[in-house]
Amino acid sequence: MPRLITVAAAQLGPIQRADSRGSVVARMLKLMEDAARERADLIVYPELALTTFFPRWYLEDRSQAEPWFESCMPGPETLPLFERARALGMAMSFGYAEATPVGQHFNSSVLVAATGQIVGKYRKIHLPGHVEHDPERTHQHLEKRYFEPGDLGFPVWNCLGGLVGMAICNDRRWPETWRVMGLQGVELVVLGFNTPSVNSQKAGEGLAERMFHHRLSLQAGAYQNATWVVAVAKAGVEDGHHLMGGTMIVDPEGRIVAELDHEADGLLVRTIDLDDTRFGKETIFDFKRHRRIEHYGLITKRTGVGAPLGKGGPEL
Ligand code: CDT
Repeated sequence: MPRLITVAAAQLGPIQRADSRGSVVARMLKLMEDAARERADLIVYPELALTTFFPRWYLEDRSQAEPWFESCMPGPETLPLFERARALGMAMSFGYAEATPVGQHFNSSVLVAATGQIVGKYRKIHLPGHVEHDPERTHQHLEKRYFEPGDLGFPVWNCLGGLVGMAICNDRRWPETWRVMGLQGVELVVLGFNTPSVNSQKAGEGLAERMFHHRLSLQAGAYQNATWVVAVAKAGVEDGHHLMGGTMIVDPEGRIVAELDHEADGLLVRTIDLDDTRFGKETIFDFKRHRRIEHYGLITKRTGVGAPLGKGGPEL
């Protein structure tokens, strides 16, 4: 018996700094209605879906960033998303800036069941960028200024009859992200992103190379862990800064099965079979049979590059 679910990747076009939360939620609701017409079981929105990608703005006084954060979820402005999704019987996931009651700040995402209950929360672990204004860069990427690294790990939840995990943007470039979820049997990873189309520290790295690394990361993560991936962009020009598109669905063999070709609000809807993950999980990536953890110690013992293990060994 196949385990079919219909997923809707809900790409958002640009959100300007001056745009209100209400106007963004209205756009998200419109996409949700469109997804319902296509009988989606799950809608996935991007990272920091409710605001512009504000880590590009340096604010000397960090507290001035507070209006970009949500202090409760759902809050008054996001409640309509929860209510409409529940009425439509649709699960959803979206990213947002989270402020906790004890003053912590995270780049987070939620997984909301079709009942409207939050079943999972993820807090971005691999924060890219820097803390202080860097005049050497063509643009700022201040995630390390505004957020703390996530403290919830990479859990996987039972949802929609399968095992669903979340990751956020830069997390996709790190094999550890995928493998920790892979070791929980993940069958679908949902992932939002805001990726500038140029490298702020390398003028020659533009859209083509950025897209190459994006696809490479998603396809490798999907294949090596035999999981579906739904990756959703916030795209287009935000206050003069270009974010690439590249919203796509990748199958457990690592193949891109669908991809949006524009940078505006739009949907990519596909019916996927979670049982397509079984072949990979039972054969080449049957972790229990094939992994050799006695040789992987460095991965959790060392953060940065250190001395080579073979240093001073016999010359062969
Ligand atoms: N949002 C986010 O994580 N963006 C990063 C940009 C990397 S360059 C600092 C990404 O991995 O796409």
